[in-house]
Amino acid sequence: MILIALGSNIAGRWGAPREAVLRALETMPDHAIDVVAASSLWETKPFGVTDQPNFVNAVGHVETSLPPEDLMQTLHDIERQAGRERKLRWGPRTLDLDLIDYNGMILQPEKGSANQLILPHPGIAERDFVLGPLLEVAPDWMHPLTQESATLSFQKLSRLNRP
Ligand code: PH2
Ligand code: MG
Ligand code: MG
Repeated sequence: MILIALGSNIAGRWGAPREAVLRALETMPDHAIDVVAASSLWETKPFGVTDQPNFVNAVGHVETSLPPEDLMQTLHDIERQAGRERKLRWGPRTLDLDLIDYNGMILQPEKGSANQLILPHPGIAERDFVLGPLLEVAPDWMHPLTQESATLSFQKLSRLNRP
């Protein structure tokens, strides 16, 4: 299963965050990416850099014959179409498209190689803004490295966040 996480927290060329996320999903078929299922849109508190607007997040289950590196390039193309500039790490963004899982493929970072695709996307288990929408489209999904179910990861996070 191929899963893409979408996020936006500032208005850009494609409008407000909700519009940008929906437009990104609508645009994917023009780039040889078929959207099999899309989650609802979640409004989420910013993770990492907390002093920024809330995000709109979603997850799409997609099908494509593009290999992972090409798919990632295509996602970057769509980000650019939406007017994305790459500035601050974890900072505000008009559109962020992250490749979460590519059919269970494991690509770990090699020492000294920057900008290399890592699969599965690192940090999924710590991010409720990915796990929540992911569970809507892939309730049985398991992390390819840890084999932990998304359900269990999500439950653990809810427990940690409880006041
Ligand atoms: N993306 C980030 C950093 N923090 N927080 C939320 N809630 N949603 C995101 O998509 C997000 C974030 C970097 O890509
Ligand atoms: Mg991201
Ligand atoms: Mg990204």
